Amino acid sequence: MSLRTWTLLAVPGRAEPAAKMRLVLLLSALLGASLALETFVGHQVLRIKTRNEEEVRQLQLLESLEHLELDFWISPSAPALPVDVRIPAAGVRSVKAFLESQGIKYSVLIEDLQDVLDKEQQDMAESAQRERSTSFDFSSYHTLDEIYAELDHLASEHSFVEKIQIGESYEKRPLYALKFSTGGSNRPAIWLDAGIHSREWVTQASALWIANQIASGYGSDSSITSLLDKMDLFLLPVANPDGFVYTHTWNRMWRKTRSKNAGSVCYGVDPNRNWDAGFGGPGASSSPCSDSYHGPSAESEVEVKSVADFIRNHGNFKAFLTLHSYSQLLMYPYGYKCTRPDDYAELESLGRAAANAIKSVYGTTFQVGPICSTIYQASGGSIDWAYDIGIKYSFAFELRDTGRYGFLLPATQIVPAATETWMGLRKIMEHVLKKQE
Ligand code: INF
Ligand code: ZN
Repeated sequence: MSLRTWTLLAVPGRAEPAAKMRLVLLLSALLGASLALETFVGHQVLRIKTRNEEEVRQLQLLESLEHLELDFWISPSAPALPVDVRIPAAGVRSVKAFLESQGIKYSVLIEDLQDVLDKEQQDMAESAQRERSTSFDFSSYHTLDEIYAELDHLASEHSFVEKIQIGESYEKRPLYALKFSTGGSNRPAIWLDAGIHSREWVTQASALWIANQIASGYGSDSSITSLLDKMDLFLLPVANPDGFVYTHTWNRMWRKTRSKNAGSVCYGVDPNRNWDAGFGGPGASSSPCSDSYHGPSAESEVEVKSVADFIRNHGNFKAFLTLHSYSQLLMYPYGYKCTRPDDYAELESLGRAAANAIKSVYGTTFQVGPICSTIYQASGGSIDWAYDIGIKYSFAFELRDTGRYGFLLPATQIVPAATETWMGLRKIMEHVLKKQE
């Protein structure tokens, strides 16, 4: 039973909503504190603007000092790119003093992270109260159980939608995907996953909205209909269920899997460093305590191996699309090296067309380019692996926002983010379909 459920049950039904909410928050804080729940009171998120390579190097040194427990939401890579970092309360003054002593410019994105988390929990609790009577609320964040129940609902509502299990996580949770197929056998297929990094909550939520959009659009939306008349689509909304449950119960900032690392007190491997693509190369850490730890070997994480096996066994995937957040980027290979892919020209122009489609909805701008030059060198990433096994149309989306809320994007932005992202995905899918004909 999740912490949230426990506190909801512990509150007398007759109290009026506001008092109920205060009691829920008080109880969850007390319960959490007693169970060593990670709280973030006084934690601040800074945005650091580096002006030259020297300042980047100084931040990279800071990032290597694990005892500071700095959580780089965007790692230092190039002077032009912002660096976002969460600093535990105890370190805020000293880190700011260091930056000021070096003349490094910074601003405060989030004054007290726990305040934002409390608001997120409150929104979820209120939505859970409402949800009991109505259908699935795509405008709020959900637990793994609620998401899996919605997959069952979508499969029961649409004959061409099937819930399949492609494996199970380290902690033995099922990896459920939706298969959209109107017929044929082993048709050319498109892959879409979300939530490989568990704290990127807008991605799992957007994947659900997109699943519903596709399911309800077949037969009425010409683009979806022509796509599903010729191709299959597989959608994995929670690629890292153990990490996702952990963000709901113990540590909202968790990114990795929850596997035990032999010989270390630190858990988890970065599943976006664990693929067999430049594995263990630059842009991944060999330290189990690092948030970009590549793991003991490629595909050591069962969540990664399950997807890789599924795609290898299927053998007819034409596109591999993965949702991350945040920064509003649309990237294609490579991350493990900084040389251009053979299909650079086509991927660049398709990426730009997709970014324009995204922008047409609310004006949200996505930057397009290869991973390495757009953000930083990162080895062992999923789209590099997909591209190198021959899936030409491999893209990674970084959804909203650009740092105002970061991973804590308010639930009110879920549907807008999903809507604009879907327009970009659809543009790519239409291109992939055309190339099949
Ligand atoms: N993205 C970065 C990461 O460190 C960059 C990235 C994206 C690398 C896609 C490779 C592929 O994995 C995120 N975003 O973590 O959430
Ligand atoms: Zn990510």
